[in-house]
Amino acid sequence: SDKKTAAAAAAPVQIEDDRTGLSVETLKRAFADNLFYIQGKNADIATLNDYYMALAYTVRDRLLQRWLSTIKAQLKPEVKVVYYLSAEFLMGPHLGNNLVSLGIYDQVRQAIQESGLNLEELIAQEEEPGLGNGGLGRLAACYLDSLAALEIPAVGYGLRYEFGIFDQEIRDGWQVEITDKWLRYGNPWEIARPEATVEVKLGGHTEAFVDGAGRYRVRWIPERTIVGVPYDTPVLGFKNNAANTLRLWKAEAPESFDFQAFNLGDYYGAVNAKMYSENISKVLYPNDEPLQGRELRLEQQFFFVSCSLQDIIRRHLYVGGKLEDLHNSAAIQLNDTHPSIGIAELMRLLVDEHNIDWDTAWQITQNTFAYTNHTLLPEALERWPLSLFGSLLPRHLEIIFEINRRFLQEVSAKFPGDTGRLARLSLIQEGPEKFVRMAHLASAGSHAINGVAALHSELLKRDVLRDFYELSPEKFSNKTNGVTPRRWIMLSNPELAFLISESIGDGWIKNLGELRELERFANDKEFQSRWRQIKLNNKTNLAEYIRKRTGLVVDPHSLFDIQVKRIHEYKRQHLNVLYIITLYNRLKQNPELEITPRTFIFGGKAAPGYFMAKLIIKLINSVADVVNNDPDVGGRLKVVFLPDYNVTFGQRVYPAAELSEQISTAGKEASGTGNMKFSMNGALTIGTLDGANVEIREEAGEENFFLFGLTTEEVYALKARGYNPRDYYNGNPALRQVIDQLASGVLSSGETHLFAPLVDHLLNRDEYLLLADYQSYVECQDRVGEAYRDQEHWTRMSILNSARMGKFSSDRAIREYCEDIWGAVAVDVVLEEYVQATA
Ligand code: CJB
Repeated sequence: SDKKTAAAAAAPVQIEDDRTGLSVETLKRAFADNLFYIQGKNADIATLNDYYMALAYTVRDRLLQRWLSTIKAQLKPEVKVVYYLSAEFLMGPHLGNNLVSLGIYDQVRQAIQESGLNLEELIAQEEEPGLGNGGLGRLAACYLDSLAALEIPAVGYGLRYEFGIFDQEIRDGWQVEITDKWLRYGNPWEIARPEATVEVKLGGHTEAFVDGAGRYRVRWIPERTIVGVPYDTPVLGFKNNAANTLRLWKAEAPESFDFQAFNLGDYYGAVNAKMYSENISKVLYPNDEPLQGRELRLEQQFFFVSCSLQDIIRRHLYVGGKLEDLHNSAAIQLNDTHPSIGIAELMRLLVDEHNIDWDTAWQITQNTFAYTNHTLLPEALERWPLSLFGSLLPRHLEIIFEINRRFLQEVSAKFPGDTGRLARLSLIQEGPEKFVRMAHLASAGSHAINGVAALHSELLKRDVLRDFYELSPEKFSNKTNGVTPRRWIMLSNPELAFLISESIGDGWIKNLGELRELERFANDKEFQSRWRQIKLNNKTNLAEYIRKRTGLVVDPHSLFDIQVKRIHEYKRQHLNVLYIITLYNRLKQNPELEITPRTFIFGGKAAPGYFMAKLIIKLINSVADVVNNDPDVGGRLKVVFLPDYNVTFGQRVYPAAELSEQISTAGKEASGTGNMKFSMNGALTIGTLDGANVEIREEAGEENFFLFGLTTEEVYALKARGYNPRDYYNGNPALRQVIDQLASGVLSSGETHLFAPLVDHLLNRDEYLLLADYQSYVECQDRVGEAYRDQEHWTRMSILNSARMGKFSSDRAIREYCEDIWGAVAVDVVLEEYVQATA
């Protein structure tokens, strides 16, 4: 049979037209064929999901040529590959996006229609792979999209969680978490590559020995071994020939796991051990920031990083590279500190397994790695107790000690006698309990360090990584985040995309700066009215979705005011609620009051263990109950909490928004990326000078942005002076009324204690300065309500916002990473010709 395989490989590949053809007729035939031969169904018994699967395979067939051609074009020694290591990839549904990238949306829509079905309905069948919590994971997905669009050779490496981020249901106003069984019906977009499995060691101890050449070496005797099986998903470039790879690792027990146990007769024990191994890639930790310091989390991080680094080295050697030159063919980006154990693991692989001397290995490591920081929140900075770390990764702890010893020597040389600085810079945090500081490991082991918005990068240098900045200022730069216009405009807002292309051509899709050309339509009455009509259509669609999901009827002509993001105190969803209650009180006092009708829409998940965030969800729903059902309000205000915010739902929300809530305490949101998606789709922003809001306002023009709140400097100063929230409570009657209502139970069906923890926080600590920013926010919101009454002016501002968001394309961000950090360039992909079968 070996002979037969070899003969088959030598013959030219025959690809039937049904697997490649793009005509409507061929697509229809292929679709029917896949339903029969892959799903094993015919039309009599097929479910909607069967049809979705049949279509997904039809599309997959049509991208394989690009994928294989890309692998071939890139598998060369002179090609530099970007490896994006991330614990999260929040890709969103693939089908629609792949249709856009292949440029076959219209043909496929017609083929499906002629097959008696509806394309949108099939697209809606896809369970999105929710392998991320929020901004950080979604950023990784946008970056993969741009890397492929720019034809940069790149691999995304992460974990193939069996359960992604939980599905959220709302019961009695509270969040309930449901397991996300996204793989239940199979995943047509991935291909398992068991032949590329790698081994990962864990636990145990180390032993010193002297090798044949008389060199002092260390060997790691692990307690257990697991294997990583790669699952590959193609990431298509927009209308080019490139298809990069997202490679996610699944943990399994090694083949031989049960050998001993079988002999001893402990069958159940063996199976247990197998299940234990597979736990590693079982579930995504649902914490956004801060992280949870659990052993299994560290196992996850080490597992996917070790698999990925072994894979990178294997490829490098396969194309004939020398390890000393690794940094010439590999740029490894650490998406936050989650994969930063990679610094120690690469050192171990080079020194222990490939017998390279320490200094050379350290040069290679530093030149290969770069680190992106995503947060300033102190509680989100990862650190692992030394004891836990050492018992799981004994060899890595030794390596980290050695890195630290040499690193601190360098510091002493540069700052003699500065012991305070040594303690602050050390990779080890001393104290009764010692910790490994992962941000320090990442910073010491990388040649480049960046923040994700201009303000954030400045604050990093001034605050969190100040000592590293003083030590190596040349490592630091800013890379303001971006989002892909393919998913976030073309796919989500096709009507708007059509209008834009009709007006300025379609170059903007690959070069978002071209949106500037829309400026000349900002005052054009005809254009304005089409712009408004599209927004209204999108709002009407969202209203219909809201009705289906919640039963609530909202008016598409009201101002759609939207805050969607993870629920977190620093993001201040509850500040938004304080304004809603304020408006409600005004209407109660004077039901005749003229106000701009508004629909307040919220969406977002709370970490399951984050009590205050869950209470904020309950608060939104309680206030919604009161406001939505009070006849005095007369439907002029509506409050909606839409359950289960995810990428799919985001695609409905951004196009329908008119006001984007970006109201975090200044200095807390590293960047934000939802802010960019809203603005591109024509929403105006009400926001603080935080994260990328600063740059959005700069681009849009201050007259087209609703600014409020303390600046970062003012926040620091106020806290330094001693902040007392009660001063604001006592000095502001409207605010006092709102807080008193929260405490009294009128907003919680008489349950007086329900919101006590919230009230207590606000009055006694208010870490995120809601009370200090309340008045400024209320006044700003009132200006928004006023501005909305002048629809012509509002539309002009809306057009200008879209027109000026070119900077926030992830293509721009990726170009900057390529030029300043990775030294990566585009590689042209030539499609390998198929031999077409004839009838
Ligand atoms: N971020 O989503 C996360 N998770 C973290 O653990 C730390 C940060 C977010 O990353 C986004 C992408 O850079 C930022 O836009 C956002 O401000 C930040 O909170």
